[in-house]
Amino acid sequence: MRGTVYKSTGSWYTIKAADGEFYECRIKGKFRIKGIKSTNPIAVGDIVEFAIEEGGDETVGIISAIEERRNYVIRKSVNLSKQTHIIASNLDQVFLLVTLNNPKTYPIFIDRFLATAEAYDIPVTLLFNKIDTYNLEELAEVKYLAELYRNIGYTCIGISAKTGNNVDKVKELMVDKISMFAGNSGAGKSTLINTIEPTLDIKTARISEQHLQGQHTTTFAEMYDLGFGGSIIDTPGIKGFGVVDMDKQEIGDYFPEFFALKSECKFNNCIHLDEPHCAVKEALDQEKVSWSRYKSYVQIVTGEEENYRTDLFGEKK
Ligand SMILES: Nc1nc2c(ncn2[C@@H]2O[C@H](COP(=O)(O)OP(=O)(O)OP(=O)(O)O)[C@@H](O)[C@H]2O)c(=O)[nH]1
Ligand SMILES: [Mg+2]
Ligand SMILES: [Zn+2]
Repeated sequence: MRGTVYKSTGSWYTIKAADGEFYECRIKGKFRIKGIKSTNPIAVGDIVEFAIEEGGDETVGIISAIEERRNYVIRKSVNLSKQTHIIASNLDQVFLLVTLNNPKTYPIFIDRFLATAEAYDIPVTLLFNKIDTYNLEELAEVKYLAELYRNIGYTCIGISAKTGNNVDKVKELMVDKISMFAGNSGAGKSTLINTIEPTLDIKTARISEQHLQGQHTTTFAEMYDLGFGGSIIDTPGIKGFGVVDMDKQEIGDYFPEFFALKSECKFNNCIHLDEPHCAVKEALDQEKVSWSRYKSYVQIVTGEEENYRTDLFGEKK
């Protein structure tokens, strides 16, 4: 049988077969995929072959093969730096939920995520969530950021998962597509899914008052079918987003506004750091390229991984 992975806990996989039925499946023995060193051999969104193993009281499926992935979203594994974790695969698009505070989303986090998605050719829409909680100053900041990313070519929508403000615009984009919600813990991914599909009752939790961070309520990625067509993958909040498998040379190609200028740089292998007559740096001086984007780029190219969490959206007084 052939089916799609809807949930994976590490040892069990919930698979929806072509007939619409769900099966609990396992992997037998070693199951490694060539070329990817990942902590999880099979991810939500994967299309797999499986067979029902008879015997015992329970029906258990055994996964025997996995179809080649169209794309995937990956992050560096938290504890094993060389290893990667595939969050989900075979996506039509990703929505990145951004919150200014409670929790704070750092620009480097957004930019790393966008670059990774560019590398795998997955369209990203930025959702600035919790607009019901912002004061005028914060709303101005959201507008500024939305404008910045819109100019680069990303669709940006200000929403409230809680009040439902602008959620219809998000739903429109999701019809008949496989989408994924990403973002920091507490950004409102699960809340937004509950608002979009009220028949679902996914667990959500208040952010901790002490740390103003999410509580990692969602612990496994899971796919849900939508009543209006399409499906959504809820994911656990991600802290860091390591850029995996990118040469210094190619990182600039995943910043679309840099890529557009590249042919005007003096050297065709310019990495926009200290080279003379660099079109990206000239654009930066003329404020045609944003400093926060350039800073993120430099951090990724120079591998200053440890700094990415201290880079804040303007500190509140
Ligand atoms: N005021 C307000 N609160 C929101 C909004 N969206 C989410 N929240 C609240 O933020 C908290 C965290 O929401 P969750 O949906 O659990 O966040 P999450 O992104 O799924 O978090 P993890 O599962 O930990 O990754 C909950 O208390 C929600 O009610 C919003 O638009 N406005
Ligand atoms: Mg959640
Ligand atoms: Zn250059």
